[in-house]
Amino acid sequence: MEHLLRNVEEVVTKEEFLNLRGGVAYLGFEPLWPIHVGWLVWAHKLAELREAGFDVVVLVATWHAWINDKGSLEELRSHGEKVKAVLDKIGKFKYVYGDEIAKDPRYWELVVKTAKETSLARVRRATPVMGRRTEEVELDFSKLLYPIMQVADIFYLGVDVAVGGMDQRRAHMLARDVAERLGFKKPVAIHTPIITSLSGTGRMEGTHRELDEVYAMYKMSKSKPQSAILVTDAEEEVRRKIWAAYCPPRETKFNPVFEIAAYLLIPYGGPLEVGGRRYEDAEALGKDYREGAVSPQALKEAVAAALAAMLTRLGAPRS
Ligand code: NAL
Repeated sequence: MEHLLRNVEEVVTKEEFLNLRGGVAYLGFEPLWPIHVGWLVWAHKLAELREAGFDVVVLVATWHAWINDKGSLEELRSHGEKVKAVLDKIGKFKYVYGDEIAKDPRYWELVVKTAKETSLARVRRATPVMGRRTEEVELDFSKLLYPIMQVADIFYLGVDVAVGGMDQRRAHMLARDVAERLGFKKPVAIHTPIITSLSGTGRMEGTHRELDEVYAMYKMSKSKPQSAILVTDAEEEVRRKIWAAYCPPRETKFNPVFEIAAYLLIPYGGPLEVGGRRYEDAEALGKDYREGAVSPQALKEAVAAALAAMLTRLGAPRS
């Protein structure tokens, strides 16, 4: 169980997690194609949970993506199939589709009960879960339903562990509060690190957690292809993007190239060779990078090669 908390940014609460004996681990995603490499961070965490005996259920959140202006339900279902083909190479998960769940009247009962326990202000503060600013959530009324639906999904499936990137924490914290008030099963939340946009964040002071509302705007984003390495990028494209990426010397925080190494390549791709030294843990690489013993050029070289190799092993169609 301790091993499952490696490469996790936050667990709420650790004590509750360590008391679990298996159960349902759950994650939802808005289906879009192509996906970026940040998705592989949570996908590998789900695979570890599954190997540890959890039932892993993945929600292909078609309705949520539709509300969030990502395409027609038909297009979204087809993106979902492509994403599933990639996830199938990482782990064996069970899938549920948002548009199937929405056919069950019991689901809508949970949506209304959840809404009854939630203030408008709290819904507005939950907008990072949809990758939007607070103002944008009021573009149409359905967007205000999104966070409530996300919480109702968790209750509907009787989730023991809600897994997601740090950008999903406001939905999970809401689910925990509402669960307490309604006497529903209270999910443990596991939040994986987010990879910063390849163009960086500009100056930001504070921890990822304090900054989650703004930070959600600076993540790798599927709707901004230049901000991210896509799983479909060919080797030259990976090299070109990493070469152009924001990678300040001696600075590991909000450094997307370092984060790809620390959160993805080292934990799930094996030891990383940088400038003649083998790194088996991200701490050691971070220390050497901050001390200037590893240059941005050396880091970029190593990350581009290892990431391209990881994508080749993953076998998604490359462009
Ligand atoms: C994540 C999303 C949608 C519904 C969910 C229901 C339960 C747990 C997690 C869920 C998608 C997520 C995204 N908000 O931004 O892709």
